[in-house]
Amino acid sequence: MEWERIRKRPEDYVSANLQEYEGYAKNFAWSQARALLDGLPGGGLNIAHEAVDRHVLAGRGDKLALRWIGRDDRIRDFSYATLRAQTNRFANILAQAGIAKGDRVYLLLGRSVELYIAALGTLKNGSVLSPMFSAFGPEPAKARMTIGNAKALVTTEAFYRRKIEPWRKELASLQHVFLTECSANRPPGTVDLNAALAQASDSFETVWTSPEDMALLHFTSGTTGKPKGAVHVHEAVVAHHITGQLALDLHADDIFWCTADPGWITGTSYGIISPLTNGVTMIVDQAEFDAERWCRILQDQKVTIWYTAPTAIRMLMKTSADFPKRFDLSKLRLMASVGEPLNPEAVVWGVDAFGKPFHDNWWQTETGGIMISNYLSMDVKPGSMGRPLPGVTAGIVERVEGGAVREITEPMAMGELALRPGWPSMMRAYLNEEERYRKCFVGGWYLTGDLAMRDSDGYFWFVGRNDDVIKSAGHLIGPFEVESALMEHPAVAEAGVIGVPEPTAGEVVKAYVALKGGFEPSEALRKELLGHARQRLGPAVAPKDIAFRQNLPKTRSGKIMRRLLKARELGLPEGDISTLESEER
Ligand code: 6R9
Repeated sequence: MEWERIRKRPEDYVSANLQEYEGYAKNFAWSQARALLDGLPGGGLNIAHEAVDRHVLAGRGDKLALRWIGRDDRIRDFSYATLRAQTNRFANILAQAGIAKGDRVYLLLGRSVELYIAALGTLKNGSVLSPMFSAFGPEPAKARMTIGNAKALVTTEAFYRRKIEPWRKELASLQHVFLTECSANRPPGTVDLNAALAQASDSFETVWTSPEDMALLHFTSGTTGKPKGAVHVHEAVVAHHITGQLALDLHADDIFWCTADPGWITGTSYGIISPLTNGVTMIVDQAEFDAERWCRILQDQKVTIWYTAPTAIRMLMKTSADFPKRFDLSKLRLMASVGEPLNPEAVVWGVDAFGKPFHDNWWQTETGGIMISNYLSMDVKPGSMGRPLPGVTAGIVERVEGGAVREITEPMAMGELALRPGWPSMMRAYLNEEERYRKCFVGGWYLTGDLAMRDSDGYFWFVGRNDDVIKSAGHLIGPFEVESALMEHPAVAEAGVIGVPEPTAGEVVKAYVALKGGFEPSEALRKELLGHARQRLGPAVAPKDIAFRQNLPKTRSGKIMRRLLKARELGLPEGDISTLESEER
């Protein structure tokens, strides 16, 4: 079905940072964006300086930087000056512990205030920040901390006992563990973070970092193998800053709410860095989604810009379009969405329920910042991700013989979404995996792994992923990581994991399992395997469903054909099965 485009009238974008796309994009240079930031003496650049100290030094220290809303509705406010003092304290704790520039500091925290303090304090210290999702179980945490040689970890006592302590001895690099929410008899080898913060000095000189020094290590999932550590450098802040202005229309007087968790890249790039470099007031809610609570926060906090995700929007849609109208949302001026395909119905529902559309945008852990977006000043075509950011060249390509690619210029022809490298927040490496990194680049393009189309107006349309990676509730899940955890169970001979479409979360994880000799499928065993996976992987990654099969379809080289499992699950044509090893079905 063709959806009518949602036209923008000039009064919809009087004060928008991006008034006229074509002209702005034509004249844009990244050097202009860089010039909006302070930098450090001698050409240095540090994300935390730009996010926090810069504002204080310019006399904006009293401005409210962060309003944190606790699960119990308790509010804690941090001005830019307070945030500076607190992040200085944290940086001092790291420095005194001998945690230096380049050392990896991991976080395994819910959205507590300490998360924000530790994230920015780590960057001030020149150390590398790696935030993990708090719903990860011990296996995903261990895999990520091992790959990145974690030197320090900030977590809660409960998480530590359950998810880290059982294997801590296996990771020699991990020398320091700081605990929040800890009891009087905290485990040996840990430090009480809040006690240490209270004692630390609140003055600290930001460690000098060059634009190319590593700042962030964000893990993402591939089809095979271990999670990939996408390396981002301090220069990424140039993209965080300007894309916040262009795609999210951030102005210093905005009240901005990004609902993403910093355990995923959206929650770091746009849930910490971009709003703060732009000097806005950002809202953080510690609690999980709840339609009533969210509308109340939008109303009570007078949120002006709201950045959320399709799963949340679809959950809201389960209320009526009249539900949001019960709240005074007159301050809300821009709603944006990212992370998974945003149904055209959801965009149009936004107009019914909020009087304005959701603005979809597209990017990836690897790109570090928004790459394609619907802008406040541009007509929205429901179902489209929008147009490339100024400074970004996107294309649709197909692979041709000889390992090269060819750009497809015909409108609405499907191919792989590709970007011309060169923007500041592009990943610089997959940590210690040069080959995997190199494979992303062909013929001067960065290949995204997504399939898409471009229409004759230059709007991009998402089609699907080119690989077996699963997106569930906006979270990227590598099937291999799930299969590996299932294989650890003594009954499991083989496991194949796919994403099955589900109306709210987009996809949910489903596993197919073949059992070892001597084990019989049963409901009890199914439950046991679900529990095993949940305990190892955590609820964010574990399968929601498990089905038993005698054998799994495999290629002659022994790789499980997830694509075929999926086609069968969905009753779709099996496609090319010429590489299929004969199987008992
Ligand atoms: C920011 C983030 C990246 C993958 C990406 C694509 C999917 C993101 C989307 C979208 C359709 C959009 N994705 N935005 N699909 N429409 N607007 O989500 O990063 O977790 O690395 O995921 O998410 O498949 O390749 P990440």
